[in-house]
Amino acid sequence: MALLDDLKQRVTDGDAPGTVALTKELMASGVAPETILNDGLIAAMAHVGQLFESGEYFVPEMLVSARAMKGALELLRPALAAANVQAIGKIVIGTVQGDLHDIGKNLVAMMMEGAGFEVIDLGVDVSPDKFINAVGTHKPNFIGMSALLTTTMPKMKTTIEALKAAGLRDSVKVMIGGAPVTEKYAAEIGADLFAPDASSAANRARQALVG
Ligand code: B1M
Repeated sequence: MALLDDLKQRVTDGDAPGTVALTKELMASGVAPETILNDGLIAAMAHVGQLFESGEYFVPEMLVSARAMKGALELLRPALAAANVQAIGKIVIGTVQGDLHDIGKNLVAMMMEGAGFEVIDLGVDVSPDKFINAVGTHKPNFIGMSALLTTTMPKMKTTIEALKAAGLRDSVKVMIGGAPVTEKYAAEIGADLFAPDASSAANRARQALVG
């Protein structure tokens, strides 16, 4: 459909007003909210992820696309809820205790939303206890932890230990990331998944869930 192709292009271009206007138009013309979400917004964010991975897009381009997507998602959310459209999974995400960096974490959260996940964002400086409580309350498929400081990375391990102590470790997959974090570190501390960037974070979470 031409309007859906247009919508994908607007998101890819990071044109937030255009994305919102087209989403309104599609909704008014009776296109199902699920179609707008899956064939418009999510398809566009998958394309943006590919452009990032191929080196054509960088963080700023990905951010403006994600913001455009978010604006449309706000409009769609009530219609999606009314149509009982289920998210593909749920992730509780936050920057670990002692760490205030949130630009990368926010980008990961937005790409996750773009991939169809429900995201519960706990913000920054999130203590192990707060992660544990959120797992109890929201029963997510994933916990996502971000750290930008070498001094706060160990809180990822502390949180995993706390999950074990609370008997919740087997109920969630743990994904970690952030500039100083590596695949090796993830293996060392017993995390399930590592992602080097927001696009692969969304891809790896989706793969871990649907195979
Ligand atoms: Co900070 N800072 N900072 N800082 N800061 C760094 C991280 C640093 C490398 C700068 C440097 O010295 N070269 C350095 C850390 C050194 C170290 O630990 N070895 C540093 C320092 C030292 C500090 C302070 C201690 C400075 C001070 O006060 N003396 C202080 C600490 C405050 C605290 O947290 N307690 C501090 C403060 C700040 C600001 C508040 C000023 C600001 C943060 C603003 C904010 O986030 N709202 C800031 C910034 C902006 C940076 C740099 C310049 C940029 C970080 C960023 O946003 N990058 C940073 C230098 C750098 O990284 N080059 C630096 C862009 C972002 C898109 O990338 O966050 O890596 P990134 O996220 C990527 C991937 O890592 C991945 O996907 C993202 C998108 O592709 N990813 C995940 C991230 N989380 C993930 C989670 C996943 C999966 C993937 O799964 C869940």
